[in-house]
Amino acid sequence: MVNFPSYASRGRLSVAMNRAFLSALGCLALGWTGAGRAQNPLQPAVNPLTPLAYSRSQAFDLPLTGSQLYRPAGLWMSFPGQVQWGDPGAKPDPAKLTARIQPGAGTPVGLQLIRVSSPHGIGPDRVVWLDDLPVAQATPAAKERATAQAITSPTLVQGKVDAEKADWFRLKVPAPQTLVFEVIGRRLGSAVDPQITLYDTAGRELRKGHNNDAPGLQGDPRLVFAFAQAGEVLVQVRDTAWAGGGDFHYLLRVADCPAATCAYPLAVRRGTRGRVAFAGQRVEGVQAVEIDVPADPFVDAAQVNPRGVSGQAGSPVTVRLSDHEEKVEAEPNDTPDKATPVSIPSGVTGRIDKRGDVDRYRFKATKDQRLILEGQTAALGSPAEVILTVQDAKGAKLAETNPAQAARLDWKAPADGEYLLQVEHLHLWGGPDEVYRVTLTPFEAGFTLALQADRFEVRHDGTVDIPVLVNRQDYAGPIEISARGPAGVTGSLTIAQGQPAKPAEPAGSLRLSCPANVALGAHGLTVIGSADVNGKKLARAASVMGPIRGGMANLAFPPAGWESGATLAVIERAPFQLTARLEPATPVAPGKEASLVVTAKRAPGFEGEIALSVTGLPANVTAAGVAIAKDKSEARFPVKAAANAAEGKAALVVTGKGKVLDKELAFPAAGVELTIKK
Ligand SMILES: [Ca+2]
Ligand SMILES: [Ca+2]
Repeated sequence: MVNFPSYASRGRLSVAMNRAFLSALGCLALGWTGAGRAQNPLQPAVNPLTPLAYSRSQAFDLPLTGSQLYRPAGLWMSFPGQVQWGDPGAKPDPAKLTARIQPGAGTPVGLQLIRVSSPHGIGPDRVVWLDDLPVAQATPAAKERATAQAITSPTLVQGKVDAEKADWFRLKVPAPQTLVFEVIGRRLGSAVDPQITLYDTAGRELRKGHNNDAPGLQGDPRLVFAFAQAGEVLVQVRDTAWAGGGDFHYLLRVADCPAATCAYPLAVRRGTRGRVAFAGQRVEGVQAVEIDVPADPFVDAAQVNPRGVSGQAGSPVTVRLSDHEEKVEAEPNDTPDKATPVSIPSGVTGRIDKRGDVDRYRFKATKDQRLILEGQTAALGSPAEVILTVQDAKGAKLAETNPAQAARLDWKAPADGEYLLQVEHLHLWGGPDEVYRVTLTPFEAGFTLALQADRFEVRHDGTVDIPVLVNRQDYAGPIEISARGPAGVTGSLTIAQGQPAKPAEPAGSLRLSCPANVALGAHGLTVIGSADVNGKKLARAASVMGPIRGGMANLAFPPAGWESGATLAVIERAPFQLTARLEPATPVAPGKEASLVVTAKRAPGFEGEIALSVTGLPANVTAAGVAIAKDKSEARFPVKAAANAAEGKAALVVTGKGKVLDKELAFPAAGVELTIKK
């Protein structure tokens, strides 16, 4: 029997709020440094983490491998914790780094994000899984059934599926017991579509010993298996289509723990002490967890772990944070006279616990009151699909959701009075997992914001432009955009009335400026929009779920707590800053020439040559390429207007290129106006 450390927080969870975030590939694909800017060639590259599972309570060394890791400047993490970098005195190795991480108290079991920054750039988003279970790595022996790798419960095994191969583990079950086998694959953002199968040692598949898609796990499998006697079993993990390769990572979790599908209720109110129980399998006897729900309006969700009678924690479920009352259904509520009363605005969590269950809620509305009635399931881990019906007080149907679309009704009350909201299962199913939340809120004009990237870089004494996407709902007025990030970094943007003109395009870019006294490193960043909408102050954090999904092989529902966190990496100042001017500044006549004088202000330590080029020259005007020589600070370009150069104005842009750490970095000077005049 393995003894587990006891946690002071047992039965009471401090919520490790995910204040930030990630994604890798998605950002690159979207040109995340902003339109018109080249990607920073000095960005660190970080390989997917191996190992990727660690203790959530004890300090651990996290090895990072990749390239351009030169020196660490910061590590942004979606969980609270302390970071130290290994061997500060050692010679920097651009291919590897080690961070020593002590997770903060209350860090839940589950998926977290990290992002490392150097003084020159920020690396991709990477996921880690933090847990209580002992962690093991799959060995080459696991690749053949005959040599299946021995494991003992509880365990968390990290492996990688090869094409046309399965991984095999041999598990000794010392006594009759029930174990939960879970594979975390798709939910890591991995390419694998995993399945799990149990066999006896003679190679026969065990009855009820297979799963490839468990409720609410986004394609990942989970198997609750009762062993009637002691013995030995083979555990097979493979891709459902026998695919495999470099990014087919998975975690196999085996424990005597709950197999919760979702939280119950699915939401708790901000700024309160909430109490959350669990729905799913093996949740009998599992204590509800108390949460001090943060009041922060920009924290969207929390992760909560169920802990079984054995003391072993199950994988986490998501709890949404809300701004209004949250209730749970009171059965029986199948008939109009037994309907559970709810107020507007509020949310209510219920369950279609058996086939044919009908849940009714009674609410009051006034004539012409416009209400949004919305069902939430998949985003909160529930497999349920629900159909909503609005009825009059006697149960006659007034409106219902379209089964082919999201369960959302935009409904106007025909008269003052009492109404019923009825929830049924779309497929007439029922069961312990079939949980839903419905919200009943007055329609409100407003807006939502999103970013095309979740990580940005800004140089000391430099700026970064962050394009902001806006989705308006019956509100056309201005929106003030600001950022919550490291102290000293400032900037604001007013999105004008009616912008964006084309809905899919950014409504503007938030330009943030960074003075030289802000610490280098990876800082949390939340972009916030506020507006006065019909006399009510509205503030919304910009979502970064789009780029996060992009970096996780388009996983539909990354942990909901990652919704609004971006990261701003503060990096070293530009190696040089250019200014350009024309001499003489007066108009140049056709057939004559002027000099473009380019001056470089060099950052300490940068002495190299700066190659110059100029763009924006009008027809029949030429400029010879020159460079600012090593150690020099000025160069002069002749700009020649041929005799046939047309009269007019042009904006010339001088770009300088210099080498830093063997990579070429380019920086433009502000544009110079050239006038051609006879
Ligand atoms: Ca019910
Ligand atoms: Ca019912």
